Amino acid sequence: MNQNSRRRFLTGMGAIAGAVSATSVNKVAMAALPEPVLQTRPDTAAPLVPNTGRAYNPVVTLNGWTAPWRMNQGVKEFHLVAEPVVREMAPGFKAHLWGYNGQSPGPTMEVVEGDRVRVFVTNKLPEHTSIHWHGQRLPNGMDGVSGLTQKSIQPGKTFVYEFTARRPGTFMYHPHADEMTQMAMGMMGFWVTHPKAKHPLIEEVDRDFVFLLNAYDIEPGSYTPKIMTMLDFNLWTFNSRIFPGIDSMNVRHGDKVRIRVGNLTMTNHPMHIHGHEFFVTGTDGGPTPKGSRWPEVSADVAVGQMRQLEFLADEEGDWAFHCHKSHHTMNAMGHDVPTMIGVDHRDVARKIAKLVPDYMVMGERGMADMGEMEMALPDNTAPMMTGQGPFGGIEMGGMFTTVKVRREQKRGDYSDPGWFKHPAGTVAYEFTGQLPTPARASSVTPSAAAAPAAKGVEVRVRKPASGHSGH
Ligand SMILES: [Cu+2]
Repeated sequence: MNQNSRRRFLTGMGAIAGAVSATSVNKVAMAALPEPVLQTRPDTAAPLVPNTGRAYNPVVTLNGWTAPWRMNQGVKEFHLVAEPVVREMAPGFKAHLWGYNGQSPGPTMEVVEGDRVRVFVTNKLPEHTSIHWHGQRLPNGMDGVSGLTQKSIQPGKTFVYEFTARRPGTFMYHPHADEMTQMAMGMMGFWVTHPKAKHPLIEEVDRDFVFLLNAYDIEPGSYTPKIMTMLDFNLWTFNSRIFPGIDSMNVRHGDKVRIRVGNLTMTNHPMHIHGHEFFVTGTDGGPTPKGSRWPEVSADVAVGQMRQLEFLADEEGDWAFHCHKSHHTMNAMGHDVPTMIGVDHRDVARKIAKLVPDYMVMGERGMADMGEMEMALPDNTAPMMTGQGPFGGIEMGGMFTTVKVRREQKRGDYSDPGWFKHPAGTVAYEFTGQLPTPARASSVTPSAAAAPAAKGVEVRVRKPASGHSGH
């Protein structure tokens, strides 16, 4: 759904709002349940500028969107539908997930501190569910823990959650019913509560990005995640997208930028930015005290945590932003690939090739060959490392994107500016002079006595022949 039709929904709903009494939710309001709005396109939707309630600078959900609401006698009403969805993880690769309103993750919920919020949750899954509002201050019975604070929502049923968004900050939502399955299938979403007035610890920013870290285990060629996987996931995603399917975060030079990252995977992710330093200005517990902030270029986001990273985008260019675990910037592949670096198996490969014509060896010179390898992929998957940049293969996958900082971008224009055009003389270049013979310091050579274990062991170091004739 585009901005226009969403806006039509909002105005249309405003007309109905007056007819429904906030105190009689069960009978009257249920009959006039807010129409659920679906979004199935995977691109980053324009921020949803509020046209009812208090004003704020809306967030940008990376490869996602924000849930529209209707005002009903001063209450913001949302309608989430838990349902099976098809999520395009990258062009050419679709996954059968569970999510909300047509997508995994579900839409970002965006409200203002002090707002009374009513969320209708309809369950169209084949099993019961519930929604837990991670980090919120709310009445215990609205906390969404199946069995503990409410009956679970059976298939076909609609439940109502209602509370006041008491604390400004960044939150998440996810089921608290058969969690292992439902979160492995992609059920989660973001929640932002904007401060109602200028807040001493919450800066106003020009660009405010949000996304969740999630992970899936989908065999190449298949569509549905393996839900029993505990740690050995093979797809590391931002909002259920993998690079190069993740949009860039486009900002203007001089913008104040906030990136809110929530982690609903089963391992931690050190989120890393290039070319800038950020401060962690908030967690899901709220804004951090100013005295506790220090500059970082990586911030670990542990399981179940949210981190707000803020920086001034004052360096032009295309800056990588990614998880620093190198296996998390790769896409699906078998896990049983042995390390072949330095192993000369040309002879073995030649013999096998006589029996298996398509046989190829991965990784003899490192894994970079994977980026350009023309191996046939199964029908529904993505290359392990891929993406073409202005200088060749980027050799990345998974949790990787870029922050594009531009001077020439017009105010309010945050469309993708394309690749950065580097000023002359500012790109690393090839040295073409004569390479000197390395000087070796004889005094540091260990004696045989100092390293007895090494006695008689000879290690042969293989170096590529110059000229890359082997390629
Ligand atoms: Cu990671």
